[in-house]
Amino acid sequence: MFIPQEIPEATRVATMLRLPKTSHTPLPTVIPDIPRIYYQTSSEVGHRALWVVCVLMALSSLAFYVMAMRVPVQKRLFHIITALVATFGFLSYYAMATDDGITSHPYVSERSKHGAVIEIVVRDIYWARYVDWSLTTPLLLLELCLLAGINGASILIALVSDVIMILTGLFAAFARDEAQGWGWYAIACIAYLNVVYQVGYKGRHAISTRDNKIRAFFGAISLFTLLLWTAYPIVWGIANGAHRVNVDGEIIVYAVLDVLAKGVFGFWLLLTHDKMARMLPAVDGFWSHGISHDGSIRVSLLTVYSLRTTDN
Ligand code: RET
Repeated sequence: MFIPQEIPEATRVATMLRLPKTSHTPLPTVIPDIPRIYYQTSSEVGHRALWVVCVLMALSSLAFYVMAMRVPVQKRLFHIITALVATFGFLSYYAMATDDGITSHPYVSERSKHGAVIEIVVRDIYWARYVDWSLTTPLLLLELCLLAGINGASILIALVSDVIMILTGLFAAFARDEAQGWGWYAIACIAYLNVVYQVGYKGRHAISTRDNKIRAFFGAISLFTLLLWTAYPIVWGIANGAHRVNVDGEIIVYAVLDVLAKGVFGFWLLLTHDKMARMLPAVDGFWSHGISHDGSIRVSLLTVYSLRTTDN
């Protein structure tokens, strides 16, 4: 959409972009050739997609809490993490659907041969996504790490790398200069490769000593995760980086990915978990019983043991 701009608007956008001013005098600066300004926002289609996913996240989150209540507290770790992931998803989609988790950000889309700005595009950035991902992707990874039985040191590195990946992705989205944006993107991709190494490679190593069924399950769900998660930087590169997809397209693709990564992943994990509860971690101590009678907090390590009353 092209909206003819008043000079003050062009000046405001140019200032946001920190474009060089042409006047070196103490007089008010002017921009001699007013750049064209286009706005890229969502239409009704994108807006509706956000509401649909918001409702789906709310319903799955409720379903996950109900599933959590149906297992003994020692076995609820995966259920609670999964439910929290869906709750954060609901909150961020609610923020985006109500326009609160969005901001407009300008970028230079056309320059003359001499470097003068000819066209500026102001595109909506859905920053609530990054808040959501910075909380939910570490939780999702934690589930995979616990499933595989990866050691604490590798888990910490994987989770911190993951947060770095999302935050540098956020910096990339808000970069004023395209080259700088791709620089942040490259850092985020390196962090992602480290996540894949920690969880994929170390996970395969850790799981190799475990039962056949759980090995097959980890193989399948980690492959699903790898393929799905790899789609995010690809979509980001095409939509947010190269601006080759409009805002509606971006909303719809991320919506599908988020439903798969939170909803489908969650149901798959919890339904399978309940079938093989005997082989998965149970948490005792403070997690299950709170503070002891003598006032001490018992910190029980995650253990793999069988709860005879509930296992099948
Ligand atoms: C960004 C852009 C920068 C480069 C990389 C990215 C990776 C994002 C990923 C997101 C996963 C999100 C999930 C959400 C669940 O609801 C930040 C897009 C590597 C992997 C699983």
